[in-house]
Amino acid sequence: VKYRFPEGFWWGSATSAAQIEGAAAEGGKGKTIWDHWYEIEPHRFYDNVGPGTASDFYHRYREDIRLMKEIGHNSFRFSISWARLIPGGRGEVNPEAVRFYNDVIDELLACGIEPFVTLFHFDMPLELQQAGGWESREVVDAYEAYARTAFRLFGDRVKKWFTFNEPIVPVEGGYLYDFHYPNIVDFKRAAQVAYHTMLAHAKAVRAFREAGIRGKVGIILNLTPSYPRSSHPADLKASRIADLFFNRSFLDPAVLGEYPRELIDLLREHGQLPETREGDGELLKEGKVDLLGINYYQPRRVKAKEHLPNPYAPFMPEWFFDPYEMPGRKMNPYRGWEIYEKGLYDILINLKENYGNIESYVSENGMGVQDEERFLKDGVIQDDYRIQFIRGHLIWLHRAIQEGCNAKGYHLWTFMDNWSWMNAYKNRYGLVSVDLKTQKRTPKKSAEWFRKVAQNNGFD
Ligand code: BGP
Repeated sequence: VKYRFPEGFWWGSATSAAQIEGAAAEGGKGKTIWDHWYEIEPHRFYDNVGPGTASDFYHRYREDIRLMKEIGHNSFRFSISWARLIPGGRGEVNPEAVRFYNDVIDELLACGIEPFVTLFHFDMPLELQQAGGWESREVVDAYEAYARTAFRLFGDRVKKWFTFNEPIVPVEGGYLYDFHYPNIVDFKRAAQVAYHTMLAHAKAVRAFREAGIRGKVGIILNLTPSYPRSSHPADLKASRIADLFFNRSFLDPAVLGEYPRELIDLLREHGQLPETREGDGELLKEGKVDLLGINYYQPRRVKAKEHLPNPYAPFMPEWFFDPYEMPGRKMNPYRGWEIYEKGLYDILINLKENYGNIESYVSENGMGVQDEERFLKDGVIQDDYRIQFIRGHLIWLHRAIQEGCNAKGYHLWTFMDNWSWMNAYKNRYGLVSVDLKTQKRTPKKSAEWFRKVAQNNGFD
């Protein structure tokens, strides 16, 4: 085996509740912002498909977990639906949800698969959104109570916990760029949401320590390494500021327990600092994680602004840089994302050099492709492009580990084709294809390849 990974490496895939479970109005589940948004604006969703049925994991989890085992998983990342466990977001716990997640966890463990659990993956309970969402301190407290409940119910068997998945995405989507509900575009409110999310995270970490769980707690961040067009000082500055906004705004508080000085100064200068309270600083320090999940899909390339921003236009991160399209870059045309495998290595080296070489693992990485039936041969989707994509990233991951980076696993996005936030089933990411009419699962060529990699703990 040419690329051999360390003993005990985690090989698995990642999912989230709203994207796989379906049964959106079953089993006592409360509504999330996604159920609601689909009700009021179904046309926003690709093919008018909402999260109602998704990939029906709620009913088919036993079959799915067995299939995970067959394709070599020793770990599986999924999220608990807050609105399923506590339908109104706060208050009563739903016994049907407790039964469901207990079953999922027990089935995984019985198959020798380690559960990696996320508490919040974009699916805000609707009632809490109506109470102000992450702009409200009450919601921060409701999240803490939810986290405590989950630790109490499942902490005896789940040892790997993540407070949030990509907390910056609901900020960008819901409060800056209009691609998540509640479709607000306002930097100051976005900053408040980002800040409260980190307070909620810190409260959950504190609750985790208090619960005395023998395991690790972390956060999952979508880290997008920021590359300047050139080494010209103006380009370097543009890239540094993009990095502050999109990576360090969450990475620094999560790993170092405080925000970068430069970011605070910049927001203060522009009157964009969120409201804070006494004691927040101490709380943030308590939120330092044991473990970091890295979601990596694409880098960010920027250049210095060509024109001065209009000082009367609303404040946006884009005041400080322009996007830069590197000539000859490799693209995933279906998602419009650049494919740059070395980015993963650069992320890990940065963690090693500047973040105490925190224990980390790849919690998402994957390739969404449209109309995959085109590649059907002998009943199996021949997704060689996916194999190539994964392999390319694994080679850089392997190299980072060789150079001393502290990465312990790789979770592909995703196990089976699933529902995505606005794109629904347009782009398919799974190792296993799902026929939406029958819900039939069929492993793709990549599933067999992945099985061998996991089994050999590496590849040639
Ligand atoms: C990440 C999310 C996932 C998943 C993935 C693929 O940002 O954590 O939930 O959706 O991206 O992106 P998409 O489904 O938008 O193509």
